[in-house]
Amino acid sequence: MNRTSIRRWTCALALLAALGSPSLFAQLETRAAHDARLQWWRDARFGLFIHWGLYAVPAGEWNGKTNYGEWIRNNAHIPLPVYDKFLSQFNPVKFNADEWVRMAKAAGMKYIVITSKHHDGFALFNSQVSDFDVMATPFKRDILKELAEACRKAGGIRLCFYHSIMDWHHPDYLPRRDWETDRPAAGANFDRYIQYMKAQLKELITSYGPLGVLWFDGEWENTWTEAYGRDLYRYVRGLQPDIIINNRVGASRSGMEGFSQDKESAGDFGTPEQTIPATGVPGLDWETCMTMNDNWGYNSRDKAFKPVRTMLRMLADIASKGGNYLLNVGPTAEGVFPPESVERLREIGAWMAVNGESIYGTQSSPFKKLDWGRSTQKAIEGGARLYLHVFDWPADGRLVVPGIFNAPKKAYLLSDAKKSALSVARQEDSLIISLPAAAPDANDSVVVLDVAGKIDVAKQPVPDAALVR
Ligand code: H79
Repeated sequence: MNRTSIRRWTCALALLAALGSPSLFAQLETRAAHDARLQWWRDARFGLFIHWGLYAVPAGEWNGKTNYGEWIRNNAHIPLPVYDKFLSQFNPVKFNADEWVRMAKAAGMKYIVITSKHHDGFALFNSQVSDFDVMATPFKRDILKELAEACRKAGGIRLCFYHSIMDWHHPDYLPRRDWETDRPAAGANFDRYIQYMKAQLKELITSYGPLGVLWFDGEWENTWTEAYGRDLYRYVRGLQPDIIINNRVGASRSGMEGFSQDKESAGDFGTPEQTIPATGVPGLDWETCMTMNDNWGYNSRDKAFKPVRTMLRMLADIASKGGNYLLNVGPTAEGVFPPESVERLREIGAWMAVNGESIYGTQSSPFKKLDWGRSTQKAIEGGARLYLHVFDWPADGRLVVPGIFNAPKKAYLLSDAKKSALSVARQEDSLIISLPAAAPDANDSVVVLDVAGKIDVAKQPVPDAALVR
């Protein structure tokens, strides 16, 4: 081959790689296979995060300080033998897997991600390779097995596990906490720790699966590398080929914004934590995880619960940017959701029962900005259906949909079972929808606008480059 043809071949290969690449971790599958694997998760848009473990016993309180959560062992510097005593106090007799699954489904959530193991190393399941598990507590019931069965029975909801790479308990995990003076690192073997972690993951995938997602975390310490992440990603996919894995499996996450620094990094989706990106990122999947109050794990004093309005608007905001919302509950040591969470899940569910169609299976907004709220969209026969999420109901009854050149076909309120037509008029490059005086929903009223043809709006959303770096 001469130099030109080599260059031509290289170009062709690069083009093929780009076309066939599923953005993250290209080699393993075609774009079509990647899309098929992620389809249910992209359609779901809304999931329940559950942080539950031994830290529910102290409930956020240690030595007179009350601002702890699932990090209590690290933040309060609790020595291992002292923390281990929580084992004998973990007896969540009110735990009812069917009831948890029922509440998640009633809230409109399509998947549950629960901590099989958090940073403290405690396994919420019956692990053959660890004594630091639920079988070492008076409860002696395999919580994850019960949840797996409850999800299977209920249907329409997928069970997923959060599994921490960082482990403050296993003797082979490194590094030690810098305040830990009583646990010498001598003799610790990180490769042996990886074998242990893989053994637990195999238990989880083969005995509780098929799972929806494996959600890794605690990947940021200097012992973990992108190479380990790629190996772990392949290992997990090898055990269940259609499983979805977050980007914290690798070592490329950039801070709390949660996107990987490189599109070849291991992992299927980005993980913004407690934050919603300014815009979506075309071609990148992501999920914002967020607490309802200020802690992931149960804290009996933490009453800083977000209003339902805030969470519903966040859900619409996230969907309008093409992301998922993973909303957290921290159950008590008795095994129940805090009443404030129960109430909020119920109210979110009431909205979803009416408006879920505007969230599930939708695509991101075609508009750059909407002064009164957000939008999502879906393809329909011969055109597009826009879901206009109206946060601020116009006082003059005129909803301005700016910069849209498609012909309107029909508009109606999603809450109106009769789908009575709202009148739509064109005014220059805007469509004006005439609305009733009162908003059907004080938090987010959804107006459906069907238009003809391929969506044609004035300004395409511009991705914020800073988010992908
Ligand atoms: O499980 C919940 C929390 O316990 C856990 N993630 C959620 C889902 C969590 N762990 N740590 N944090 C949240 C905050 C930690 C932030 C930091 Fe870093 C770790 C700052 C520096 C290292 C990760 C890497 C974020 C920025 C760089």
